Amino acid sequence: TSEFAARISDAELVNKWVRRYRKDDHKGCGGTVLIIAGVKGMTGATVLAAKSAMKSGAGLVRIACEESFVQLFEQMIHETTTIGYPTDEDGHLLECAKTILQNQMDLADVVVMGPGWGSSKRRRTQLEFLLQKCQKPLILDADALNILSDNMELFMHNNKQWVLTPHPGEMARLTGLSAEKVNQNRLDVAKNFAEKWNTTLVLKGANTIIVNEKQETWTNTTGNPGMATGGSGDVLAGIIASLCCRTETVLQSAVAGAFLHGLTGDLVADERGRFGMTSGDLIEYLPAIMKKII
Ligand code: NPW
Ligand code: AMP
Ligand code: MG
Repeated sequence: TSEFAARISDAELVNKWVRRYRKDDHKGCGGTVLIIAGVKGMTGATVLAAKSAMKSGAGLVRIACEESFVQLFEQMIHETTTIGYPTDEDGHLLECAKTILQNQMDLADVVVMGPGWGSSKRRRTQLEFLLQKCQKPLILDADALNILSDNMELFMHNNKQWVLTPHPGEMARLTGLSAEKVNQNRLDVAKNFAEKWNTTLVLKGANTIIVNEKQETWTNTTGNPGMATGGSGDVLAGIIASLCCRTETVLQSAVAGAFLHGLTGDLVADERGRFGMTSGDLIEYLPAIMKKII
């Protein structure tokens, strides 16, 4: 069956794909990850993604957010820089906000949108602008996917460097299928979507499927159900983003990211057990896994 059409990722392959440090590396060499985010109630998701990018080897992480969130992020995380952009009271981007965001996207090596995004009208309008203007590899997760589900025409801006990271619930929204149907036929659902929408897709859950628009398909066997906990997916988005700066293709960063994320969960399970595993634990153990594999 088509189950055999996917290759299984492994440590040797990931080791080969991910660029190590050179003696004279500076922070620019590790890559700049830009996370555009900021919504009341879910700033934690943004911080988890930012920390995960740092802990998996990014040189610089920036958070761009509406101005009212700058102070909050500056207090929550100290390793990143924060850039505020102004909006009118309906959340429409002012002209100078568009310039700020365009500059930041141009300066970055990769952009993340979704963790801690929200799905209000103002966030929808902002996402529309950003998807049109972003020329960089783009990791789309969580609410960015939910907004896309209602506006599939936004795919016409796909610069072919998009990585979508839905869990089966988000995949259900993207396809109009039920989450059960998605899980019954994970490989075909993922492949069909990647081909139809000309994108790289990471269908999360036990045995994550990674597939690109050329139907190059991988399955990931690391990870465990202890990882089914709030924020785990936000950590994955941060890891894939930082790896985008160290691999040749977004497909490699997605395959390597899923592998390392799962292996980190397996290490946490070994050391601390599956019960009570948190996304903070994953972040804490990431450097050990990077050391072991890369
Ligand atoms: P159920 O419940 O089993 O019927 P949502 P979310 C389904 C942010 N977060 N297999 C599930 O179905 C995120 O960034 C913020 C099958 C349910 O229908 C998002 O923006 C955090 N079904 C936002 O919260 C930490 C599955 O999907 C639906 C499935 C909402 O994200 C937490 C649930 O998904 C969180 O990351 C599976 N494997 N997995 C923070 N600290 O700020 C999921 N479903 O409604 O998209 O909710 O994933 O919690
Ligand atoms: P999210 O639902 O966005 O927080 O993402 C959850 C993350 O945990 C994804 O990377 C999943 O692949 C991973 N995960 C959740 N449940 C399992 C499981 N049973 N086995 C392996 N990985 C899992
Ligand atoms: Mg999620």
